[in-house]
Amino acid sequence: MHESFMRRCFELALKGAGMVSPNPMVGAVLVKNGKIIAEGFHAKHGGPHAEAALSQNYIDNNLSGCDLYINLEPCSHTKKLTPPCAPEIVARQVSRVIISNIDPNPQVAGNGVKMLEAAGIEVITGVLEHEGEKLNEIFFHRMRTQKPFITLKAAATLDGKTALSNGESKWITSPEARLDAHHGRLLHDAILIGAETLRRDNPALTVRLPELKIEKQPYRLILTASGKLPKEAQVLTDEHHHRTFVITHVDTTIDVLPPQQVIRLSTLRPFPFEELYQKLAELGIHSLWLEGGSNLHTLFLAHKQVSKLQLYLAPKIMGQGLNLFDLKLPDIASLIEFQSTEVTTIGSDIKFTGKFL
Ligand code: AOF
Ligand code: ZN
Repeated sequence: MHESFMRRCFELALKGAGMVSPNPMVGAVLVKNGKIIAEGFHAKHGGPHAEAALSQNYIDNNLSGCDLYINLEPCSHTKKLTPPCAPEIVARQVSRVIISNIDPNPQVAGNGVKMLEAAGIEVITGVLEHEGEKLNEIFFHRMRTQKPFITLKAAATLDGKTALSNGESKWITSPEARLDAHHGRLLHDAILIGAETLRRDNPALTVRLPELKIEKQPYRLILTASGKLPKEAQVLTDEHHHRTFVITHVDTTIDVLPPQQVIRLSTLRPFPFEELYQKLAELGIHSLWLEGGSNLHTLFLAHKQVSKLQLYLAPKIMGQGLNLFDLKLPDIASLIEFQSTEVTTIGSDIKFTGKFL
């Protein structure tokens, strides 16, 4: 019972995907006599929180006898973009509040629950807690580590090849897997590729989901040492070109983009991850979706910068071709292992998700 209403909160929360970062995705439902009487979700960063979105549909002001389901603890802190939600819930005399996750934001971190309980409201926490954390893994990671969440996405054949030796790679995985990857793109603030991939594939790096009107595309980041980028590349010329940034060394000439779209790092070798993250945070980029090629992936993986590997494996064999990663490890004891893994099927492909967190 609690679980099915909480699942509805997750569904509603997801409607804010791509719009609420760096805030969490939050959904809320109000239940009376076992029936949902109002729904809400956090739709936009700086906009009303899920509970406040719901309140616009409140049938009356006194909600005694009602249960409020919400996937994140109501906020209690002030001096922010929106008013705190917990006092509002208290004022409306909601009978019970059912929560999935305690807010990891140190300014809340249990204070919202305390505020509700102090007012005599029954609070149940931890409903589908694991699913709730997974839904907001990017937010949880940032709150806990102050670091960006980095997903490495790759597609390969069963024998771990991403392309023929001549670079030809379209299309290894099924349309279903490619669609799933677009959902992944949507959840991240920026997509990062290497210049080699830009030259070879000329990708659009936009989120394209048939059922969704995408109001805000992720930023597109191109890492280049040489600065030689094809002027006609889609990411430099399409309607979202103002959301494309080039990452390079201070001295490299970039003539395809205005200076404000160039992120200049003090060095590229060794790669200054912290300096990059600092500059990205200033742009409001707190999560990265790495999408090729092998050099970029190897760089991030070898330096333990990846939070999650999302790998689509097509049931096909290529034999000779390009490897997923160009790592050279000294011995078996050095193999890279995950903290947790999940395997599902999608279309005809295998989806492997491995977390390093
Ligand atoms: C959200 N949406 O539905 C809930 C959030 O800057 P503000 O006012 O939007 O506050 C952001 C914080 O509020 C956020 O870090 C999280 O701790 C808390 N809860 N945030 O954006 C919501 N419930
Ligand atoms: Zn709130």
